[in-house]
Amino acid sequence: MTNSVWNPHFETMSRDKMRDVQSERLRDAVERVYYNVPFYREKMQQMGLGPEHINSFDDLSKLPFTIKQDLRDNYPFGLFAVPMSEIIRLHASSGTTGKPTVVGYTRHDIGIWSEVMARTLSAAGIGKTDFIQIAYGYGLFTGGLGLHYGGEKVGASVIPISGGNTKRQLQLMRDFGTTALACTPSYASYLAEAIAESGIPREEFKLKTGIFGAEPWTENMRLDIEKKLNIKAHDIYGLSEIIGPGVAFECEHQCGLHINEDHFIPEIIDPDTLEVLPEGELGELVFSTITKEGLPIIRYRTRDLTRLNYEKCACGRTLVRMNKCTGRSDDMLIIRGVNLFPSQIESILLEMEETTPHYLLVVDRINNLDTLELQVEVEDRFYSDIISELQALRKKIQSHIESATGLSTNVKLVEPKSIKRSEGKATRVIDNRKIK
Ligand code: DLL
Repeated sequence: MTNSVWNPHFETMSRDKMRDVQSERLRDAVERVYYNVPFYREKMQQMGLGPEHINSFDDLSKLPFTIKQDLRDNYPFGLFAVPMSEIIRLHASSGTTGKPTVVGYTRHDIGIWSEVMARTLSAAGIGKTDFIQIAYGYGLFTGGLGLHYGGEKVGASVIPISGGNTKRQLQLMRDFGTTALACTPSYASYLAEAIAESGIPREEFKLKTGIFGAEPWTENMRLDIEKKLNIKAHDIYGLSEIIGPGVAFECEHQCGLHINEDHFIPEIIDPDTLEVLPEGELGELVFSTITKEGLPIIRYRTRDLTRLNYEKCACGRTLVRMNKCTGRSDDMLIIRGVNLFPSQIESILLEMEETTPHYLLVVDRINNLDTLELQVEVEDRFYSDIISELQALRKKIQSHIESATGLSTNVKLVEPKSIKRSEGKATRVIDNRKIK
């Protein structure tokens, strides 16, 4: 059976028509950023560009790029294109150092977000008769509330349980008759094992579909989750800067993620030369939002590596598809769905007088859950033989990291000068998870 298409008008539009829609919306978006966001106006003026130079989709590549650092430099609200009185929601995600990346939505933007999430859930076969258990984190992270609004829009019964508390997840999953599970793939995998260990027979669960994303996962991991949970597992992709989840989604054919390109225009560039690459080539994904009001973004460099496929899909959708993303062109790690830059850890260590910036992060996946170990050198004068002193220091570092990043770490204090020095680029991360 084919799952329903939420918005056939846009999701099955011909390429020519889609280009017309994109061209018109792009013109409008460029005008809005030019007149309302000093950052874009200055950048465009430096390049000798005005809104009159952007007439169609083909002019997109003339426009300047936006990077995460630009959001940081304009922290918190400097890139917003509307007065704060129009902003009805704020979310935030990790930046490369202390400051988070802040995003804002108008009522119209929340409407777009609900629409693209409704498309996402319909493509996974979720509708009015479903119970969707949302085990993505609620809060500043966009996962929980993004799925929540989409779930309500398709008329499903939404269970806003948020992440964690595995025992309660299983209890509600069984007692409420959850049919759809939304969480990170690693948590889905963990829940699958918890179900097996609970001894509750599979027949007591009504689960049939999963909406998993926010971190890279392989085809093998999909097969494993599908087998263990006896469901169909769909990949969903998104990022806060563009809208949150809902940027791209898999249909029942699971052959690439359809991009909601009537709202977010994708391009693939070479991350070194910044040139747009021909169709089908592997490169860095770049998005321009063409309908968003609060934080319109032009040519945002996601750092995610993938390729695009413009062929019509067997589901009937014509929306361009992106391959599953497995890599990034920067050093950002995703640990239990939380984005982490090694530089965040470095700045915390530099702020503490007891530690040196010589450290190593060891990431692993144990029982399907990511683990993070931080090995860090202690300043000579703080290195002590008294175990309780070192314990207290470990705890202090752990709590600083947790409050800055939301991540729990296993901190290992090591003797001064014991971490291998490098003559070139320092190795800060050993990632033992086999994601690629
Ligand atoms: O992770 C939004 C989201 C929530 C997507 C729930 C899907 C489900 P950020 O915290 O801003 O937003 O992180 C965005 O996460 O640039 C990718 O590197 C990575 N990412 C997100 N989805 C996928 C996926 C949310 N399906 C960053 N596969 C992105 C691989 C993903 N990586």
